[in-house]
Amino acid sequence: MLGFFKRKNLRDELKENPQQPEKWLKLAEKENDGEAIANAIKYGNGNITLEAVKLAQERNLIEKTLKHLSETEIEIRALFEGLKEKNKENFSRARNFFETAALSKSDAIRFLATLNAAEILKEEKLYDEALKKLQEIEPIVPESEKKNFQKLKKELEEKSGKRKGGFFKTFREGLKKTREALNLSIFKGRKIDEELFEELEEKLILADIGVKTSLQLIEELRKETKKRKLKTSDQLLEILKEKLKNLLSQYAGELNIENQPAVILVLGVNGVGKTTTIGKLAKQLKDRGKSVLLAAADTFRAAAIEQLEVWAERAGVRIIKGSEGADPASVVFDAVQSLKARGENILIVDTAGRLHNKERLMKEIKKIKKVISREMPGEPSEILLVLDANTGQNAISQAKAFKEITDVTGIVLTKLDGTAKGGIVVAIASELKIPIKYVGIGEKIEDLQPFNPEEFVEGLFN
Ligand SMILES: Nc1nc2c(ncn2[C@@H]2O[C@H](COP(=O)(O)OP(=O)(O)OP(=O)(O)O)[C@@H](O)[C@H]2O)c(=O)[nH]1
Ligand SMILES: [Mg+2]
Repeated sequence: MLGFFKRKNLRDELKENPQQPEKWLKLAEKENDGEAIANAIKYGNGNITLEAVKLAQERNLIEKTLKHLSETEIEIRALFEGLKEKNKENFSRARNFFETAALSKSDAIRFLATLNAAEILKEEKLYDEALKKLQEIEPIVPESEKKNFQKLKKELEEKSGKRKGGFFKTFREGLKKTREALNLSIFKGRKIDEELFEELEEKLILADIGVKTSLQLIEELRKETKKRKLKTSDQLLEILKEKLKNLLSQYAGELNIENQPAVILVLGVNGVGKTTTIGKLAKQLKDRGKSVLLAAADTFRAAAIEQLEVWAERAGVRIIKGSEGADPASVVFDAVQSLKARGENILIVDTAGRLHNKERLMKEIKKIKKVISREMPGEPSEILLVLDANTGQNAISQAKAFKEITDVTGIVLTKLDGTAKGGIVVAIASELKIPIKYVGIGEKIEDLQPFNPEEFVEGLFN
């Protein structure tokens, strides 16, 4: 009873004299009240703001608080809108809100908005950008937040390669999710029996190695077990490793650019990572002393051309572009002339990936190829198909569709870093029999690596 009167008194008191932020905070704590949080922020200073926002997060009061924030408190509202979207994993929306919130005059709001933006960038694996955000707020980190701030900073420095481990992500890191999903370590130190085979088979299928290939591998393992009289599962895992290495090394290949000038045509459906791959590849070839030219033959949308321009700048190479809606083949024609006139080594052609209009795509690709081979006999040296590892078995169907349209000389498998479906590499090799030339293990310019079967397989095992 006493408690009830006390609470009532506090509320009444605040009604009469609202400019008491500490008391609003107390009320919010006691009653999980969004309005009280809003008032604490409204009347309070930096530290109260910090505590109030934390409370709202801990108690799940973000949306309730938002209802009581007035329209004029633009930055505070933006902070809460951002937190709301972040909870729903609408990361790009959340980031926009945090940008608005970061314009606040209050250090506390600026700090919280920028810190949250950095956390999102971390989720999106944009570690360098996340670090930049942290640098912006380093001078205004509140005392109470210093420890957590340093911890996050250290983590980001490690992930971005600015600490230990060097600047390059290893294959092993890129395969982390797949390795964890496969979790082959649970098969260690067991006896070989039917149950083990069945479990292993299931694991392989789940990792997107493909049903056919998984069954085949298990069948071979059964045979080997009999033949070699294997006793322990550890021996069995070693044999699985060997089998995978043998299988993949048949379908690993280097980029064929011996005859220069060489043309590399890059194909693939929307969003698989064509443009990003081209940017990364251009940089690597340039680092190997080649002069590289990019052709923006994805003329379907203006943004695509701009995106390639950004990559050309990053890689420090030239680009030839047409206007939006121009005939892709005419852009390629111009690029070929320019390449020859300047005596450059390698032309890489970016294309639009509209597989849903297969007829049109086929025509477009044929026309581009014709222009290239007419102007430069024997080219293109490479027709690379880009596939997104996240799409799992769907990548196989895409590859089949493209094989019907044109010869594909090699595969680039992107986004291995973000997926547990890395086993798709094995399915691609065994079902498509097209060499895998590169894999993408991140969004940064150095995150494209020649496919190395040995390292890949080692990366799958704990
Ligand atoms: N994590 C990760 N992201 C990648 C990788 N490769 C590309 N991406 C991301 O995938 C998204 C799409 O990449 P784009 O290069 O624009 O794909 P695209 O095939 O050119 O797309 P369209 O031009 O729309 O057909 C971008 O956000 C890239 O940063 C990779 O290896 N790892
Ligand atoms: Mg593109």
